[in-house]
Amino acid sequence: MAARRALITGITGQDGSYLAEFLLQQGYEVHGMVRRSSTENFERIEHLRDRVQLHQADLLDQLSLIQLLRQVRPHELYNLAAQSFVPTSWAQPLLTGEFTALGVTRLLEAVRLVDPEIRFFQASSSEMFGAVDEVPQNENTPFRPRSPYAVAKVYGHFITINYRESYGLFACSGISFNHESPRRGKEFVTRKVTDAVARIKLGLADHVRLGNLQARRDWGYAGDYVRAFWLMLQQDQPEDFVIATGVQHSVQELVEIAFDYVGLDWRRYVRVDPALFRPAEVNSLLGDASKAREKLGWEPTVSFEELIRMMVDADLQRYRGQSSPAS
Ligand code: NAP
Ligand code: G4F
Repeated sequence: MAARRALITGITGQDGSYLAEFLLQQGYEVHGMVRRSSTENFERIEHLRDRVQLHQADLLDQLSLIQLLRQVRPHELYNLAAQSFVPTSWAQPLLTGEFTALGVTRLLEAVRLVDPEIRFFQASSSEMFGAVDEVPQNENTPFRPRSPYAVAKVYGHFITINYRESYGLFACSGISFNHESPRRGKEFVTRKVTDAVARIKLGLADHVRLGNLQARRDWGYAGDYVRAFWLMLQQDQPEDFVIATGVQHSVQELVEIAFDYVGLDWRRYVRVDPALFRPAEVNSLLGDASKAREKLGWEPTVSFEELIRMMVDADLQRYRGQSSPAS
């Protein structure tokens, strides 16, 4: 039987790299959409380069998306591409809206035009819950977004549901809580901390500047989350799911665990910088993934402590020049 074909937008990102690995293990023919750049930015998928097929297109360019679907004719389409860093969304609100909100409609229009049988996954975010009304948050919790990024994600979430209801597309929205890994971008707080811990431990730095240490998040491992994305597209009916661990920690607890692991007292190295506080903060997020557990049979496999240690270890190895291609 011919292999199923999957197309991933955002394949060069953290989640895209793990999803590509996972789908290859499942026997898929994997295609990735990449945007044109003056230098290649394929570090996270370097170890997969001979097993995935890459195509240039852009979420800003409708025709490029239509041509891409005509060329690849995927059975499953995972939309992971976005401007995903919350602070940048205040600096570049219009671009964030173009990528993260309207980009979803452009892809859905391409699906409708080229092949309405394509199964579609939208990477929605727990940031949509924002100034939360209830704890923990599930699929029915109202959205009170607090950043241009979160507002754009709310649009992407509802347009996905709207195309499902209007045109009968198999379109699903996965509302993921924060998920991290050694491949996380260095501006996000977990990786910023683990990278700093490694540099401080090796004598390459003497402090790290952080923002709000009291913010609380539900942090999981990215490798677990991409499995949930895939499971959502294997169901009989398209539905939306919260993906979360159900365990919450503060940024300060993250810092304590990371510094403790290498035998350092965090108070000597962390400086709180008011410039890193956000214009509107999301103080606390905690997910209830009961629906995913019951209907998808999905469970996270990596605890918060294991995740942070894994990231510190990978950063130490990187600075010692010992990193493996897939770390
Ligand atoms: P990431 O590491 O920032 O990756 C984003 C990807 O989007 C990159 O491959 C980037 O390509 C691509 N991209 C951005 N703008 C594009 C454009 N105009 N055209 C084509 N590609 C574009 O993000 P991630 O952590 O893997 O997250 C994946 C998705 O899940 C995102 O939509 C994010 O908003 C969402 N999400 C993430 C989390 C989380 O905790 N990680 C939680 C909830 C939701 P370049 O490499 O060229 O920049
Ligand atoms: O790591 P963060 O930048 O992630 P944030 O804003 O929660 O967003 C991430 O998760 C979302 C899912 O909920 C995704 F949709 C989104 O794409 C992204 O992947 O910040 C986490 C918390 C915030 O409360 C922030 O104020 O950490 C706090 N923080 C404290 N000091 C910091 C810092 N965040 C960053 N990035 N850098 C700091 O120095």
